[in-house]
This record gives sequence, structure tokens and C-alpha cells, in this order.
Amino acid sequence: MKKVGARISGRSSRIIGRKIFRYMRVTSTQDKAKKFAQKGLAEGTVVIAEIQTQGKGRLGRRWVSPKGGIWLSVILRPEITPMEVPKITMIGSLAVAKAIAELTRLEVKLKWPNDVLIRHIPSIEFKKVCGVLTEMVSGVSQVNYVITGLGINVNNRIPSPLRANATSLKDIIGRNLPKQKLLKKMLERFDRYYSDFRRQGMGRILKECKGMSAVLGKEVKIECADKIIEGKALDIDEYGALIVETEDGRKRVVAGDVTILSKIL
Ligand code: BT5
Repeated sequence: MKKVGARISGRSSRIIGRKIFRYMRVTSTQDKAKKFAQKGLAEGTVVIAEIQTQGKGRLGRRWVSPKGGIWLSVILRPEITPMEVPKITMIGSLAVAKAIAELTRLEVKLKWPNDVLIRHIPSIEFKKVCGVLTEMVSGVSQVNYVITGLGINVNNRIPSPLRANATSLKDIIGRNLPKQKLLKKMLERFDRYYSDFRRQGMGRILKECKGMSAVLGKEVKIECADKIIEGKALDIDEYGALIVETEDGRKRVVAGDVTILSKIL
């Protein structure tokens, strides 16, 4: 594991990205960030790597992380309860979605609970360009710290088994994108939304997330840990839960894997 630059600071950020640790190759930026958090490193510290050898998705899944992508984790110390942690996933995915939209002018959507999708021009299909993983260490009623991991497919190749659902910005645009520019925009957005959240709660962020949602108003199938729920996605509540109208009435879903049954997003 090679450490490229010890500490790169100097961005005018208030919180996110006050310190950035860059690595050539790590197992997972989540693990590095967790170790730093345990040692007491400040909120807003970012760990970023060129390559992850054991990148992680949710529920122990693998996240493919070759050279060319943005793989990073952020240490956060929000004063929230464990139940509110999905709010942080929303903030992270919104920051990525907005930064990509601003830089590329492509159509970007959020797929509840943790995916950023992009339209695979010229088709009408949307594919996953980014996944967010939020892990926490907490007591019963208070979160100790949160590590939010963002994996963005920028200039990397997507292995063929994943191509049906995943894409990279380079795949769509046909050339390399300036990774540092996207990173800077994304961290600035993240910083702004996180500060808004700490000052005023989820109001504006929730509204923007709903506005970019790929699932609201659609017929969906959600695979949860112990059951499958089918119905129409009606709303996302303040805690980041999805409200679904099913044959047995309204259900509130806090986590799961969504398949959108409607053809057109
Ligand atoms: C996620 O999980 O989407 C969360 C991914 C978080 C990755 C970041 S990278 C920086 C930080 N450090 C880490 O170790 N992780 C975080 P989930 O929703 O469970 O999706 C995982 C599934 O997406 C896999 O089972 C594959 O099907 C697919 N997948 C794997 N690699 C992918 C990629 N690069 N792009 C798109 N899809 C991928």
C-alpha cells in the first residue's frame, strides 16, 4: 500500500475535505477512513485511492474499483440517531449527482436508496454510475461517527458482467473526463449540503432528492432482507425511507434493492 501524498489541504471548505489523504492502492477507503476515525481524526477528513483491491458495496458485496474511477470515503461526526443515517447517504448521492450534471450536462437521476444513475445515450436507459455506502459506529441513541463511501465510475472500464446495469462517464462521453475537476465540484457540493443539513435539517436536500428521483411515481419491486415488496413508490420521508403503496396498504421501507418495473424513467 503506497501513500502518495501525506496530507493535501488548502481547499476553502468549511468541513468536507479539510484534510485529504491520497493513496495509490488500498484494500478499501472505508477501512482506512474507519481507522482514522477511531484515532480521532476530524470530521470532514477524506480518504481517496486510485485503486481499491477489496472495494465494498452494501451487505458484503464487492465494488469493482480499478484505476480511473473516484473511490473515496468521508469521515462525518453528525449529531444524529442511528435511524437518521440514511440522510447522510442522500446528501452524498445528491452531491455526486449534481456535480456530474453540472460538469457533463448529462441527465442524472437518483435511484433510492444509494445509486446515482445516468442516461446511457442514445438509449433511454439509465445505468448506475455511482454507488454510496454509509457505515456507522454508534451507541444506542447517538451516532459516534459515520463513514460515507462514494464510488464514481469516471474514466474506468466496466467489466462486461456488470455492463447491463453499470456505466462510466467515459463510456458515455467517449473521452476521459477531468477527474480532479469532478472531485472538487463534488466535495464542494457535499460540503454545502452537509452544512445546510446541520443548520436547517433535510428540507431543501429532500426536495432536491425527490426532484431527481428515478423511483417516485414508478411501479417498483424492493428486495429487503426478509421480504419482497411490490407497489408504487409514492414518497421519500424525512428519514430517507421510501413510502410504497402496495395491495396491502402503505409500507415504509428503510433499505433494500429496487427494481423499477416501469419501462421509461
Ligand atoms: C453500492 O453498493 O453501490 C456502494 C458502493 C460504494 C463504493 C465506495 S468506493 C469508496 C468506498 N470504499 C469502498 O470500499 N466502498 C465505497 P450496492 O448497492 O450493494 O451495489 C453493489 C453492486 O453493484 C455489486 O454487487 C455489483 O453488482 C455492482 N457493482 C460493483 N462494482 C460496480 C461499479 N464499479 N459500478 C457499478 N456497479 C458496480
